[in-house]
Amino acid sequence: VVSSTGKIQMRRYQTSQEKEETILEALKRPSQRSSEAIFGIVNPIIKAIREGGDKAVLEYTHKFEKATSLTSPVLNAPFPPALMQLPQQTIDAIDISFENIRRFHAAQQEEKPLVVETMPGVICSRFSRPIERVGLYVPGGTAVLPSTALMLGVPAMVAGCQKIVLASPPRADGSITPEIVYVAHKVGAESIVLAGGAQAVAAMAYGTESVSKVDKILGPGNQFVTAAKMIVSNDTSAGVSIDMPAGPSEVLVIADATANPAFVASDLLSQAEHGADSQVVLIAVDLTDAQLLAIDDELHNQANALPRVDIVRKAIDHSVTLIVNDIQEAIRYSNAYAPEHLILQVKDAEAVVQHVQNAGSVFIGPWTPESVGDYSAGVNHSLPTYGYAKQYSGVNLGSYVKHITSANLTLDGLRAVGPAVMELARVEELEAHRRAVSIRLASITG
Ligand code: HSO
Ligand code: ZN
Repeated sequence: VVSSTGKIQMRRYQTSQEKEETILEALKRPSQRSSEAIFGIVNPIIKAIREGGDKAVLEYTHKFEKATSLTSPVLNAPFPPALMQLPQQTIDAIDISFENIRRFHAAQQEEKPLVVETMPGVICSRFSRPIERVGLYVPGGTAVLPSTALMLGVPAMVAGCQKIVLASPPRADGSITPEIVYVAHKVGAESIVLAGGAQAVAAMAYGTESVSKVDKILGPGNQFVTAAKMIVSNDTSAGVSIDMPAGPSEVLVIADATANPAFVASDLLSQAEHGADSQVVLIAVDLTDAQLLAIDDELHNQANALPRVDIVRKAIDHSVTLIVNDIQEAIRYSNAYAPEHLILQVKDAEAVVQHVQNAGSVFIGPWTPESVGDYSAGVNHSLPTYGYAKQYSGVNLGSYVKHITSANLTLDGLRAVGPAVMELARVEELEAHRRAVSIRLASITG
């Protein structure tokens, strides 16, 4: 709330003074534009791309991105070195981040198929295969996000996806930021679709003359992108799946008296600067008024020094501080909120983690700002928002593979399990099912 003195400050609730419902209401995400309105805009775009192909994609790109010089919606690999000219320090930073993300996601690989003999002679297995063609959406908007290209592209590469298609809105001159081209090159992308929004999603879902059709679309985006992903994944004729529904970025920080107020404020602000619709939550555990004031002052002062202070101001406007009595209460509210990012700046932060039930990614202790996870630590930053951490995982190696199971029975195995199959088939009155077993057993008993 911007008070009369212009102080950048979050709304504040003392949980002991309020009803539980009031607190839960205060923790509600800012409401988004109704899906019906969004779907009404997105459906015709999808239809236009399906019918018009490349030409339609280009029209939208000319209109929305103002990239009127663009004559093809796709940049194919190998990408010209001239399009990835970067200062050495940027290359180094991308390379370090790439390697950490690669290592963490490579470790998620299943070493060997799972094999279980459920009964003697009844062997069940499960093995994984990469999804063959993936489309990775890298948003444009108010910031360029090569880090998102890394977070989506590196696990796709590690999983062994055969075709990696990146999509990102071009700049007004028709070009793509060289950082994204460099990442696309490093992960072995087949092509970059120079388009954004619902049109990019539709192009990858159905394919056009020059855009490759993919099997799964991943990546964050605004409400139009999210709606497009939902629509195409519900269309059986597209045959495409998506990672998860996405909403605005968010962070929840739990801080106690051991926390450094400047660190706490810096973490809240690093998430608040993402967008006017971002939400940040501070849960203060048993802090004195002086300690709370110290965080408030840091927040205000640091915010005013930021280039994106105007965005921050709006985000802080719908953000909240809860003052709670103990860490148990803090964790209870945090689990109810299910934050995309959870930062623990409390005593014995590591021990608190075992009580975390719902969160996209957790940042533990004073030396772990969330931004290390956004860029370089190795954990993924494409995470469930808007409370979806209750049922979704963030992007991980598993997002790029699917599992196949197999059953392999010996004759003894069929003898062992066959009677159960036949009985259940009888109950379901599916006689052909029953006979598929009995015909085999009869073949050897004569
Ligand atoms: N915190 C964002 C990811 C990001 N941060 C990209 C900086 N660049 C959503 O998790
Ligand atoms: Zn971030």
